[in-house]
Amino acid sequence: MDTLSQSALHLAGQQPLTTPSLDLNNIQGDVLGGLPKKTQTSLFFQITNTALFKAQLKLFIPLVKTTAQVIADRKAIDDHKKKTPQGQIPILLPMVGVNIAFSRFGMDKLGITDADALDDSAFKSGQLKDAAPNLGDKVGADSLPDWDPAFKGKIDAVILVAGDSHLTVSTKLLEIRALFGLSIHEVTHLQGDVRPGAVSAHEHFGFLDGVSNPSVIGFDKNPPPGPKPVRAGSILAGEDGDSRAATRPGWAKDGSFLVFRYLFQLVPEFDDFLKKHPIIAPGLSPEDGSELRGARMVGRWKSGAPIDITPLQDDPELAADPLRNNDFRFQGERDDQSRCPFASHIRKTLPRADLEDADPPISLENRRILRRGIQFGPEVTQSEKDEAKTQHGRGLLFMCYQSSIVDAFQFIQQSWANNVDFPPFEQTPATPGFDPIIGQAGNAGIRTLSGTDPADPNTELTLTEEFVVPRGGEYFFTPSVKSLNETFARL
Ligand code: N7H
Repeated sequence: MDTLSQSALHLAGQQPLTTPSLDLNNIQGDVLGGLPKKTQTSLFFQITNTALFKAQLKLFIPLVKTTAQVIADRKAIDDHKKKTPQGQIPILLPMVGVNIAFSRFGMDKLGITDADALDDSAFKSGQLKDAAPNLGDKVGADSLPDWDPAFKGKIDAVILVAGDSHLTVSTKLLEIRALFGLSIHEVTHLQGDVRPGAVSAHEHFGFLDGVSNPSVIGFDKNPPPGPKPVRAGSILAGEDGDSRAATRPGWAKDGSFLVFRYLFQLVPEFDDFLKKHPIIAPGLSPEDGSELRGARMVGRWKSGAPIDITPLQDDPELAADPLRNNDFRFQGERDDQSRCPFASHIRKTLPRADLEDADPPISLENRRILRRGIQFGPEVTQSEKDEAKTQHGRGLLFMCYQSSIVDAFQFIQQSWANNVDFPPFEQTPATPGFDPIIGQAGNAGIRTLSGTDPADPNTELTLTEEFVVPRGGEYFFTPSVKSLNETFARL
C-alpha cells in the first residue's frame, strides 16, 4: 500500500482494508467501475419471442463489458491523456461499453422461477407500482403515476450502450438491434449526454456531480478520506455484507439491482427561485445570497465544495481536492444545522455522523448506492431564462446500483428525503423538512424545510414547486456474466 493511501486510511479512521477477491471478469462493468461515457443510450424493451431471445442473448453476451475491461478502458484513457501535449485538448479515444439488466417481468418471461428468493419487494412489484405509494410521485387522472406513457407499460429489460460519441454508440446500437431482431419490441430509448465544455461534470442545476460514491472494499484499493468504505455485499448480491446472501439464488451472486429514474429538472424555475430568495446577510450581494441559498439546499457549492467544511463562501481549491472534498461528517452539529441544513440533499441522502454517532450507532452500510447517472436534454436557452419557464425537457437519467432496493434507494427516497422528521433530533426546535432537491410530496406538491438561513436555522422555507419531476423508471437486476450464460440464456 502506498504512503498516500495509508495516510488516507488514517485520516478516515479506517483499518487497512483486506482484499477479498472479486471476480472482475464476471461482474458487469457499469456496476463497480462505471462504463466510461460522454453519451449513453438506454434501450428499454419487451421480450416478444423467448426462445429466439435466449438464443440471441448467447450471441450478445460477448458484447457485455466486464469490470476488468472497464478498468483497462480507464487506464487506456489515462495513458492517452498523458500522451496529449500540454495545452492541447485530448481527442477522445473511440470507446463503447454495453451492459444488460432485467426487470422482474423479464425474469418471469425467461422462466426464472426462483426470482422471489431475491427477496426485494420493490423489485418484485416494479417501479410503476412503487412510485406513488412509496416514492411520493404524483398520480395522474388515470390513477397511475404522472409519467411518460412509455413507462406505464411493462418493460422487461434494458440495454445500456455508453461511449465517447454518438457515432460509436449508434453504430453499436444498430448491431444490437439487428442481433435481437424480432425477439424484442423496443418500448423506448433515452439518450443522455454529459453537458458541454466547462460544465461537463456538472448536472443541470449547475452543481458538480459524481463527487461522493461509496468506496468498495476489495475493489477501490485507495479509498480517499470520507464516508466509511462498504463491503462488496452492499452493492453486489451474494458477497460479504449482503444480509440476504444465504437465501438468495446462486445465480444472483455478483449481480446488482439497478434503479433507473427518468427525472426532469426545472432549471429556469430553480434559478428563478434562488434569485427571488437570496440569503440576506451583511456584506452579501443578492447574487451571492442566491448562491448561498442554493448551496444550503444541496449541501455543496456548485464547485462541489461541501458547506460543512466551508459554510459561508465557496472554495474551488477544496472542491477540486479529492483528499479533502468528502472528508466531513456533520460531526459537532448534532441537533444543529448552522453549518449544513438537515434537509440539504447530501445530508438527507447520506446522514453520516447523524446516524453513525447516534447512541447506539446506526450503520449506513446497507443504505449506500453507487450512482451512475447522466444528464439529458439541451442547455437552458435565453428565452427560458427570460421567461423563467422550462420549454425544453432536461434532467437526469438517474441510475444507481445496490444489493437491495428496499434497503437502499427506496429507503433513501421514502424514509429520508420525503420524511419531514428525518434526521430525528430531540433537541432541535425546527422540523428538518423535505429534501429540497429530490423530496417528493405526492399530489400535495408543497414542501417546507428549515435550516437554509444560517443566521436563523429554525426559519422555514416553503417550496411551492418541485424542481425535480419524476417521469418514469424501472427496477432492474444486472446479472453476472456467468449467470447471463447459465441462467438467463439457458434454453
Ligand atoms: Fe443526488 N444535485 O444536483 O443537487 N446529488 N441528485 N440523488 N445524491 C448529489 O456527491 C442531484 C438523487 C444522492 O455521499 C450531489 O456527487 C440531482 C436521487 C446521494 O454525500 C448533487 C438529482 C438520489 C448522494 C446531487 C439527484 C440521490 C448525492 C453532490 C435529480 C437517491 C451522495 C455531488 C435530478 C434517492 C451523498 C456528489 C454523499 C449527491 C444532485 C437525484 C442520492 C449535486 C439534481 C434520486 C446518495
